[in-house]
Amino acid sequence: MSSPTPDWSALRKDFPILDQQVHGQPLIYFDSAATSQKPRIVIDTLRHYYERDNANVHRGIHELSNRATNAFEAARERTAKFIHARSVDEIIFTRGTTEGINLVANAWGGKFLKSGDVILLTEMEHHSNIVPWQLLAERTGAKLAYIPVTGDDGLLDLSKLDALFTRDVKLLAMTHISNTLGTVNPVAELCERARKLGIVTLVDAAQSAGHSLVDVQAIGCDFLAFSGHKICGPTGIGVLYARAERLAEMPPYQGGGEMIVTVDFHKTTYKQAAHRFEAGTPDISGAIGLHAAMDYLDAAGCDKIFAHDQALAQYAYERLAEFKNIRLFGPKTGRAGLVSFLLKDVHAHDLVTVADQRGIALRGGHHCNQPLMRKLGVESTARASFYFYNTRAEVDCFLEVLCDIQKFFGA
Ligand code: C6P
Repeated sequence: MSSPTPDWSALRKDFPILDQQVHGQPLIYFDSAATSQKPRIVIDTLRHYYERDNANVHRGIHELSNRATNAFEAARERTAKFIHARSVDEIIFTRGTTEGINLVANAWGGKFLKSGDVILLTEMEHHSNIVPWQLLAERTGAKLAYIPVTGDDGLLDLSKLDALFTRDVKLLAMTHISNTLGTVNPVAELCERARKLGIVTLVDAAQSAGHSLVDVQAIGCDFLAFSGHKICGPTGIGVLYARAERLAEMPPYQGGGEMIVTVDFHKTTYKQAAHRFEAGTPDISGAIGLHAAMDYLDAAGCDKIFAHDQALAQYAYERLAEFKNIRLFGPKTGRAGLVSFLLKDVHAHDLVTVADQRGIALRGGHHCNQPLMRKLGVESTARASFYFYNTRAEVDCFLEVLCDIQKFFGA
């Protein structure tokens, strides 16, 4: 039996920051793809940790250190459950999606990729899933190839896949949901096809974790990265899931405290995963805050959030499509919770600045998707991104403000 639809307006009250005015107008926060807002329980958990339990982990044998260590490791267990990993040892805490991908590029890519190998990406990747591979390619002589995007409708052109899956491809790294287009990529299908050819897979789940159920076993990827701050958790904490077989073959990423068994003047032995990949004092409070965020999302109904966000985005997209002189990006249907667009003769930054004066937080720019922007022949887009605390009334207000902006700019 499916669980009842959550009371979204009651959940919205859990976010103190949303209850305020900006430039004299009620705040409408439509920038959750950049970072989500935090529910009170996450803020309180952080305060409680610093007021009662703060100590370094895995080092002390005093009470506070034990409490901090237990809470930190409980967060790892919670994360494994959140994404349905087979083992807690497959969960590495990072600073965010970006660091997770850099870790894989350095530790796995540095060991296994060589000159002539191909790293296959898609044209809709965030810079975080392009630049680390370019750095690796410069070091190793590997090459990059891209699955094309069809155009403004923002789908992957999978008809090119057979030709792109050459024997040289060693890694397929792709985003689950595009942060500019809102496209939801068929990652499970792509991972399955890659796996049959012996290609290792990485999924950038920065925009999908916490917005839909992300199940690493169902997706069947080798690596998956996401950021805590986009799923109601604190900034500075992220997660890299890595399949146990991959971790077993990977050398450490960074050296330092926490990741060693013994250190001699000339030789060091390392801990098993996941600790082998977490050098130095980790973001303890971040992991504990993330634990609270995951509990909150699951209690709220993580499986229902995607449908809520999708309905808002579809509504916004269809109403925007009625505007004159508008260019819309991304799929017409089946999009995730964001809309990206340009009004003719209005720069995205001007649009965002005027919307801000009316209390609406949008994002305008290249969204760290410069290659995609170039492909689409634009410098930037304006983007409204939604989460479960947003309402249809807010979308209506945003549409009214856009009408005013068009009139103001004579567009
Ligand atoms: N996108 C946005 O769209 P970090 O900064 O490591 O938490 O996340 C990086 C990242 C990686 N992949 C995708 C698909 C992303 O959307 C992002 C972050 C933000 O507004 C900032 S550019």
